[in-house]
Amino acid sequence: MKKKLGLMLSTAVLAIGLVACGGGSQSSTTETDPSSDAKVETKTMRAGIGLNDQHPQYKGLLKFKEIVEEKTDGAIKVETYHSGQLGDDRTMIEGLQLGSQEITIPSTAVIANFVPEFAVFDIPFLFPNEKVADAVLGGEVGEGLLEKLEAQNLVGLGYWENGFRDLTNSVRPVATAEDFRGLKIRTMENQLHLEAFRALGANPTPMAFTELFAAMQQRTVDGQENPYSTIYLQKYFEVQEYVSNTHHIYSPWSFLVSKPFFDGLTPEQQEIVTEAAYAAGAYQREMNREASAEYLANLQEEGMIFTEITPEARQEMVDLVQPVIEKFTDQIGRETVEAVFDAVTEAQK
Ligand code: TK8
Repeated sequence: MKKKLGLMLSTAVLAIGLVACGGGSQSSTTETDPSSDAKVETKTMRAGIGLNDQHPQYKGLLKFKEIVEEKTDGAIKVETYHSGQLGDDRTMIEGLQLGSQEITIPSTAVIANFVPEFAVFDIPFLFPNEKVADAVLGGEVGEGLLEKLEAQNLVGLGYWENGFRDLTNSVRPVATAEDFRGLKIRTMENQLHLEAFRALGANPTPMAFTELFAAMQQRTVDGQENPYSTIYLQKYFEVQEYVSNTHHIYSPWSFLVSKPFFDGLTPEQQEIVTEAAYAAGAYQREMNREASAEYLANLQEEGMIFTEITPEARQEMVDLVQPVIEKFTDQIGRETVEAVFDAVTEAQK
C-alpha cells in the first residue's frame, strides 16, 4: 500500500514536472566571454530551501554561493530561492532527481522517505548535545549514510544544522507527557515522528513545512515542533502562545545536489562544490548556535509563555517513545541503528 502510494505520487510529480519544465530544464548554457573570445560554459545551480531569508539556513546558502562563484570564477552560478519558493522539502528532493533544480537542504526526516536508513536520526532523544551530533554526523556513520543517497540520484555533501526541536502550541503550557494529551500537533512527513507523538499522547498530523503557518493560523493544528530559530524567524509567535524546551530530537539537514548535475561537473568543480558545502555548513552551524539562546529570549519578549521541562518529565517522555524505537529498528536497519548508538556512546567518552 505504502509502495503504491509512493509510485502514484512520483508519477504525478513526474507529470507535473514535465509540464512545468516545458520540455527540459536549463541548467547549462554556453556564454561567450567578451574578454577572451573563448567559449565559457556557465553552469547554473538552482538552490531552494524551506525557510525564509532571515534564517541561518539561508545565510549559509549565501555563503555557499559566494565561495562557489568566487572559486570557479563565475563558471558556476548559484541562484538561491528561500521560503519554499521551489516547493516543500519532499518536492525539492524530487526536483533534484528530475533535474528541475540542483540543490536543496532538507531535514533528514524527509530524506528518510527516499533512503529508509536516514530515519535513524528520527529516534527521539538520540543526541544528548551538539558535540555528540557533530561527532556522529561528521564521523564514519554519518558520512556512510550519505553514500546511500547515490542510488536515489542524489549526492549528499555533509550535514547542516536545523537543531534541537521544541514544542509550541496555542492551547496550554506543556510541562509533562500528560499535557500532550489530545493536542493536534503537526509533524514532519515522517512515520517515526508521527508514531512517537502518538506514543506521547498527542494527536499528530504530518504536513509539509510550507503549509504549517496557515494551518496554525486557521487552527487546523494546535501546535508544532521546530528549533527556536524557526519559531522566532518564521514568526510562529504570532499564532502560538506556549513554548516548552522539550528538545525531543536533534534535527539535521543534509546538503543535497542532483547527481546527474554533479556528475556533469569537472573534477575540479566537484571539489569546489563539495568543499563549499562543508565550509558553508560549518559557518551555518556556528551562526545557529550563537543565536539560539537569544531566539528563546526574543520569543518571550514577543509574549510567548515558556515552560521548562524537568529532567524527570523528560525521562517519562523517553520511556513512552521506547516501544516506537523498537518497532522501527528493523525498518531502519538494525545495523545502522546499532552503529549510530555505538557512535553516540563513543562520542560521550
Ligand atoms: C524546512 C524544513 C523545516 C523542518 C520542518 O524546509 O519541516 O519542520 O524543520 O526546517 O526542513
